[in-house]
Amino acid sequence: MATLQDFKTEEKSWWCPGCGDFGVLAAMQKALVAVGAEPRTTAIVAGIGCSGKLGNYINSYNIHVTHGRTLPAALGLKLANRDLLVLAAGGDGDAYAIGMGHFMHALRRNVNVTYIVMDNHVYGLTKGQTSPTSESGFKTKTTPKGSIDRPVHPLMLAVSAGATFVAQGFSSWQPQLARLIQQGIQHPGFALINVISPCVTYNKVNTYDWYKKTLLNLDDDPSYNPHSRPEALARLDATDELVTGLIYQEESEPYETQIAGFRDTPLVAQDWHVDNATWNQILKSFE
Ligand SMILES: Cc1ncc(C[n+]2csc(CCOP(=O)(O)OP(=O)(O)O)c2C)c(N)n1
Ligand code: SF4
Repeated sequence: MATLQDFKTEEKSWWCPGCGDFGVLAAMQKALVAVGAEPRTTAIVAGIGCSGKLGNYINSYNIHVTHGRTLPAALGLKLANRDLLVLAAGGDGDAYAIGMGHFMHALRRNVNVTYIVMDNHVYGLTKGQTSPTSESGFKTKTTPKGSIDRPVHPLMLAVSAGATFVAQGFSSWQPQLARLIQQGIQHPGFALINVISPCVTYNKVNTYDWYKKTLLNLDDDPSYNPHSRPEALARLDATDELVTGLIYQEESEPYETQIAGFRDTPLVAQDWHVDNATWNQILKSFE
């Protein structure tokens, strides 16, 4: 059985002290241990952004893909090797701006991948521009007079686009976040976990204190039913998505087990090996 230590790497952290991404990393490692995962059968596909550095800090297979292309790579990986536990991770820019087209289709396709979006309402890596989840009026170097755009609402989008698992966590609320990631991994289908992960350097509006005052925890409301799509949409609308907890989950069968002929047979043989000559031939065919 792998331990927390097994999922750590020696890589020195690149993040600013206090960045919310530290909490997301810790919760992911706890969730991996809780589900009994092993580093050699776990893969993280991470996007470009401060958040995308996360793959370097989890001992597992790791693909650091181009900006916005986390989901096609993660879904392809899972379809090619269903024995892998595949997690995708990236920022709100990666997911809901350049990656939005992939996001919508991943939701309705329902491949068994857990997608963790580290949402700080700003572009961190490129030094603080407005992102799709920035609030109207948010001032940055790209919007010095305040953003005119209305923000994207990723949770309502996900629930209405056919998602089978949608949750939101807060990087400071570790036990809940680790549990939500664990539930997402155990969900047989595509799981979106949007994580409020404050950027202490470029977002001085949506701070830890601000979230602690405004976030409502669905765990404190026993009357909430996370298995009703209309109820989820109504709650998200009423709270402006400022909630944490399991928002929506339905029974699901993942895409990959529904592919005719592949229900019981992995797509890739266990000892898949390509010799150098064949590999060079494949590369040459792209010239
Ligand atoms: C195709 C492409 N377009 C733009 C960029 C520049 N770029 C890199 S990261 C980024 C946004 C980062 O914001 P987010 O995804 O929210 O992640 P964060 O850094 O906040 O974690 C942008 C626009 C890029 N690397 N590649
Ligand atoms: S710039 Fe913001 S998102 Fe990036 S590491 Fe620093 S605090 Fe985190």
